[in-house]
Formats: sequence, C-alpha cells, structure tokens
Amino acid sequence: MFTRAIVRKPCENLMEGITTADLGKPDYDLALKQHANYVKALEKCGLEVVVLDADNRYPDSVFVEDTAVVTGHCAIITNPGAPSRKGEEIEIREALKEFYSDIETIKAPGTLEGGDVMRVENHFFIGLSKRTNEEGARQLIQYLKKYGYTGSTIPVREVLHLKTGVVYLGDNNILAAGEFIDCPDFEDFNVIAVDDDESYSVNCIRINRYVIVPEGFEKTKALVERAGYKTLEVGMSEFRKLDGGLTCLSLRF
Ligand code: CIR
Repeated sequence: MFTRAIVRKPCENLMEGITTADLGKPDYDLALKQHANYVKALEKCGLEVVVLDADNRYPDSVFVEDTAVVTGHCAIITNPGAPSRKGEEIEIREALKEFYSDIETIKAPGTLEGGDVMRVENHFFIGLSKRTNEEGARQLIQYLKKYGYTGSTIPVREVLHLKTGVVYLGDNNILAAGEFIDCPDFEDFNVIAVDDDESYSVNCIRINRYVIVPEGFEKTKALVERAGYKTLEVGMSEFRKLDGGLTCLSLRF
C-alpha cells in the first residue's frame, strides 16, 4: 500500500530533454496540464503528493523516478547514467530526508537509474541498460540485502529502461512488451503481453486499487481491465516525446 508520492513540475527547458523518439518537441503548456492531471490521478489513488518546484538546470528533471529507489525501509539515491542528468538527485535527497532516516547512495563508477528497477514484492529486478551498469546494480543489491530485500539483474537490449518494457501489476501479473514477453526470469508469472503497436503503454502504474494507464491505448487498457483492475487514464503525449512514461514521473512509497 502506497501513501505518498514525490513529483517535480516540468521545467521550461523540457524541450531540451534527451530523446530517441521521433515525435517532435513537447508543448510546454500541454505538458503542464498533463502533469497536473497526473498528480490528480495519484491523489485519486489515495496518495499525498509532494510537488517540487521546476528545476530549469535539468531539462529531464520531471522524470524523478530515475533519481532514487524508494522502499518501505530505506531510500537509495542513484547516480544517473546520463551525464546531463547527474545532479538531479541532489534535491531529491533533500526531499526524501523528510520521510527517510536511512538513505543510501549509489556511487561512481556505479551508475543506476530508477527506471531500471522493478519491484516485485520483496524482490527487485534491475535492468542492465545504457544507464545502469553492473557496478550500480551490485551496489543496489548490497543495500537492498541490508534491509531484507533481494535483487537480481536482467539485460535490457531494446528499450531505454527495464520498466519501459515491463511492469509488475501485483497479484503475480506482469505486463510485458517486446523483449520481455518471453523473458525466462518471468516464467513463474502470469505474463500479459502488450501488442507491439501499443508497446509504449506497457509502462502503467499499479497504485492501491487502481492501475494508471496512458490515454489512447485501448487494447492495453482492456487487457489490464480483463486482469481485474480498475483503470485511470492520463494523457502522456508530451512526456512520450522525451521517452518518458507514467512511472518516470513519480517516486511512490
Ligand atoms: C531520459 O532520457 O533520461 C529522459 N528523457 C526520459 C526518462 C524516462 N524515465 C524513465 O523511464 N524512468
């Protein structure tokens, strides 16, 4: 059960964020509206949301998920793998201090971004991607063990982060796309396969009684509802232009 979330408002430099998508530049005003709707959806799920001020020094700073891994017992501040994102974690540490007495830190040469970390009950799958390296994963697993959790790594070959391609919905249900549909690590789960033409929408978030899904992906929404979940839709077009999905926009704990 989650009770809180931390988000950060999109900054005016948002359009300078990193991207591999060929979808054009984000519209800042629309991004602000979509972000406000995202916060409303989190609140509807029962969360108290801390909204941090926009930080124009970091175009990608709206994607707070990448700067920390938060659990019931500790928070782990990451060392982002993208050079332009290094430093975003500094203010996130300050924000988390209000809620956590135990805060650990991933240190160079380890790199890790929270988008590569998928929690399944008390186990954490860690994607080895262009942003997260073996050393970052090793440090994270070491910290997790200290607090009673376990972790293991999974290669990420085709997408930005692990959770760009797979998320855990709870109740043994995994929502997966592309390279993760037949991944041996998930063979004991009920894998719900998202169609290739809707692969962006695999990045949904289960929060308490709801699953938040990106607006406009009817097949994925139907799959999630068929699995027994109530859905809430949020428009994500402007964040998608920067390779960002629903999970990236918050830290939930
Ligand atoms: C980046 O490339 O770092 C941002 N434009 C998108 C980050 C998305 N975050 C995530 O998947 N957790």
